[in-house]
Amino acid sequence: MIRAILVVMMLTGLAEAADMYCAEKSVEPTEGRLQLARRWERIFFADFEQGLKGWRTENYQGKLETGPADDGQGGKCLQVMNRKAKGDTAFEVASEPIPVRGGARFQFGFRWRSTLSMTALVGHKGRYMSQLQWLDAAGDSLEPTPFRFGPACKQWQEVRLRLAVPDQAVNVVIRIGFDEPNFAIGDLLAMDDIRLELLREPPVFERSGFMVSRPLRIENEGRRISWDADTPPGTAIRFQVASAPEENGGPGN
Ligand SMILES: [Ca+2]
Repeated sequence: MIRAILVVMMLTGLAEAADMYCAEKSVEPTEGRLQLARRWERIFFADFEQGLKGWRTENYQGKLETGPADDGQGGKCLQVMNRKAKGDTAFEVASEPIPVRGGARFQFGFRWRSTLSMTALVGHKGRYMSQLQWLDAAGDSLEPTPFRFGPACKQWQEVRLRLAVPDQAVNVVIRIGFDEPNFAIGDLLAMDDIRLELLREPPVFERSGFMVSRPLRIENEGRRISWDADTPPGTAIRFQVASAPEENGGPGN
């Protein structure tokens, strides 16, 4: 018995469900089809290699240390830490207003790790918030987009959020902060590579991409590959098939 793995390259418009493949690069499912991924325009990136320049910090009673620190992977990160203070802590670190395009699809993300469980964050009367604060042309606040972290973790985690910029928004402020939970002595939060990207308009697509299917059983009669594709001038699709004998229920060597 033989198993095969199909490798499909340079895709536009293949009618396959997203759960039919086990690896991909620069392709994305759209309306039940698979297409080359659209490109994003990076409008904000903070890696903290130059410290907290351009960020506004607020720190209730100065109990927390807020600054750049080594992230253990060769670079610097934003670190919020309590070395010796007891009781109520609260902080906020906020970016300057970042110009945005109303109605555009955006992608917001960052890396983080923390000794605190950060599944539920609470601010105080509009201060110490973790959210994207959208501002209209008059500088007034629109409905914000909150973001969440997760349980305490030693390893770096990724957060990524994809939504639409409110139609009336002309600026956004990235706000990171909370009143609760409190930092106990020794607690810390680290963040890095905070980024905001807008989907490019008019659409610009990746030049190439691929997907790898899950292993498919061939049985005795073999398999046929067929596809339904929309290939604009200058584009092409290529298939590769790798086959292997079955070994303990999976592909062998
Ligand atoms: Ca960094």
